[in-house]
Amino acid sequence: MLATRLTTFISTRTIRKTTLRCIGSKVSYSTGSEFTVTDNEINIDGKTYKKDKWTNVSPTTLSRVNRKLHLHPQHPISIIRQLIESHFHDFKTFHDISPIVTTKQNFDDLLIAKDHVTRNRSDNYYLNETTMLRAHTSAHQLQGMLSGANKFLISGDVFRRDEIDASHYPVFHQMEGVVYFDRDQIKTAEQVTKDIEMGRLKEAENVKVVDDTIIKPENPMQESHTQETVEPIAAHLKYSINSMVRKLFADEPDLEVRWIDAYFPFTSPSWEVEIKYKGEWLEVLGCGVVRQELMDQAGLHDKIGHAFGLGLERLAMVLFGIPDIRLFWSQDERFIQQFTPGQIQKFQPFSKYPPCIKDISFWLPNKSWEENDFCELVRDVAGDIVENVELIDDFTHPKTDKRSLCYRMLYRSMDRNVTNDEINVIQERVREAVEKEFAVELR
Ligand code: FA5
Ligand code: MG
Repeated sequence: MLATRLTTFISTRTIRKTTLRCIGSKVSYSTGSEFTVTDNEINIDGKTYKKDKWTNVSPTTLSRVNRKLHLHPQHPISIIRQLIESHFHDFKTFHDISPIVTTKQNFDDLLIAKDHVTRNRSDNYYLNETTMLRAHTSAHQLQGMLSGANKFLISGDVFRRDEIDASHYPVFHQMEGVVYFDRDQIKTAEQVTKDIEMGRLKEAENVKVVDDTIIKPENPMQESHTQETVEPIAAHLKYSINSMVRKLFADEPDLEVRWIDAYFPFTSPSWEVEIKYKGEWLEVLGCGVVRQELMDQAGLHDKIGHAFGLGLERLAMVLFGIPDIRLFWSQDERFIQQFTPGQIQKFQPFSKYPPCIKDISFWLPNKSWEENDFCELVRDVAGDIVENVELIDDFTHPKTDKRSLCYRMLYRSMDRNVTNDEINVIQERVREAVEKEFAVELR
């Protein structure tokens, strides 16, 4: 279905890397990878990938590969990356690893089962059956461990087919952190205790951290670990994250942070950290004690480690007060010119242009439905002008048993007024594409 879409909507297209694009007088963004898509192959920066039935990456997404916002010194994503790197100042840093990875790196190395749902085509961007755009920076955990560093940070762009709203975007940036100790060393817990005591001294009053998670059967320690090794490593992890949050948010009045239990195939126990933003809990990172089987793959049999994966956009949204995740990709100089390397400053919204709202309703050919595929199609056809897609009605006819859905699309430009006529043309294209792609009956 998606392979058809690639040929139907995008046909063959070449995007050439030109010189750096200039914004204002000083600002420039990398234009990203150079790529070509033909019926049988995808070529990215001179490397060819044979298409197969797994291929579902679109030129819209490929055009975002290697744009390196996290390396642009004036960009909020890069400012946060640097602040975190300077907090963890003795960590080895990797920030230029290619986002094109093998499925082995993205899944198998991380002990993600062959039939695990996170491998679904509807959630990922595959170049083919064995190659994909990384869905998380965890894809490089093993590589980092094999580098010999016992503390390291990996940052980069990651890609997921996801819902569309103010805090979800199909390309975003993550930073991975991994630390490991000799099991014997952690057993004494001396270093950890010292660190934690220092951390307590520095505790900022403005940041309230609520953590009532405990190691329990539903979120257990691993069989090969002991209480004496897991408790200090978990304490070190929590201390590392909390002290980083406290440092980053030192000037934020009344920040609420909470720890909750989570599950990842590559850590146990596992947690997520959320920050209250505009009255809602926003998830900013996942973390846990690294599965020993993963450490064993790197020959680290006598070590115990923890890892975390941060969403850099999510942190930047709160710190810089950036209300919409699309703004990070804005080429409008009124965005980027507001920021100074090394500094956190509140974003001054340039006038918010009015939205244009359109609904689309249709009968499904059968009852199954992949919302991510729909969102992806909408984004491919409409581009960044679509701010939000929301299901507003899901109805099954009592007699015919046919299912009808209605989605509300909010269109808005970040930098200009859109006209109703212009949006009608886009909406018509979306309607045609949805009808053709999903064999729905438009209402
Ligand atoms: C992961 O990606 C794990 N690899 C994190 C991890 C690393 C766990 C190491 C354990 C050890 P998750 O899918 O929850 O987990 O994503 C991590 C963070 O990325 C989220 O907390 C969120 O801040 C950010 N994130 C996830 N999806 C999006 C998105 N579509 N747009 C922006 N940020 C996102
Ligand atoms: Mg999560």
